[in-house]
Amino acid sequence: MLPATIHTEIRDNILIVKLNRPEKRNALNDETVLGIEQVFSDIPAGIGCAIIYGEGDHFSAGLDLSALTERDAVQGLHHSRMWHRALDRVQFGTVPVIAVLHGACVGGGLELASACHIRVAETSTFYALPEGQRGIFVGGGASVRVPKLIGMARMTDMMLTGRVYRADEGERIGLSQYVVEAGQGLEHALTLAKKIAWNAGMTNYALMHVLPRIVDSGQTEGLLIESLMAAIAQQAPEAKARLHDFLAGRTPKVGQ
Ligand code: 1HE
Repeated sequence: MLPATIHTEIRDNILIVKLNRPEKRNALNDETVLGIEQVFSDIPAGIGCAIIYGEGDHFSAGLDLSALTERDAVQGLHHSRMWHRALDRVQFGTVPVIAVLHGACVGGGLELASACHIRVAETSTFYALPEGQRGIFVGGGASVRVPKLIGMARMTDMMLTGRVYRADEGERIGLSQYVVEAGQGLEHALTLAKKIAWNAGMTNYALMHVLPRIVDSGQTEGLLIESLMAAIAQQAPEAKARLHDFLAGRTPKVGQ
């Protein structure tokens, strides 16, 4: 059973996940992190895309700081590994995930958002990594995922100086792919989710599971993996049917 801090809903073939702890600004306690792991480990068959967003005025204030004071080093290590497991399920699950951001997207909230494949930020969004100011270090995967979005220098600056990026700045540096007006995030994400769910399954699989591995490889290995993936994708019956449809003029051209 899911904790009360997480709600799920299915609309057509899209899974919508809501962080539901607005009174604590969707701070992520252990039961919520385990709930995220559970949801993304067990996506029902037939779902083509997932969306995650936050109830209230903020996406997420990050790690629930109230529990942190009681942990020793060994417990801290396992706690961080629990976050890694849960967010790996988001990044490397069965369907692409869109995060809809608004208000605070900070600390562990940004770690969760950066495990998603697409980030849609409403104009109220602000990003920070206040771990530096709290006297701790990131533990939910930010040191691996955030530099891939914005580069190591910007992440270092965010943590050393407490720098906060606004929604428009965040899009410019790569924290989100989209910025939309207040209240429009979910609708925009649903439009994107329908497009994503329509893609061939093998294309989405390659983007979620193969592209990140290629990016982590050397050039020689990356190019070989790309060729192998291309060969597998193009021989799938669904790919052949789509190519025939295009050549017969039955599918829209680019931009239509
Ligand atoms: C919390 C948390 C939290 C709020 N853990 N309880 N993250 C941070 O350092 C961010 C800390 N939070 C904030 O800076 C602000 O709360 C916000 C800018 C996000 C929102 O401000 P505001 O004015 O809307 O809310 P508030 O009054 O500060 O908070 C409302 C309540 O939520 C209040 O509790 P209350 O019982 O007094 O009502 C806050 O204590 C509580 N709250 N944020 C616990 N984070 C895997 S490692 C990841 C490491 C990190 O994520 S470190 C960064 C943590």
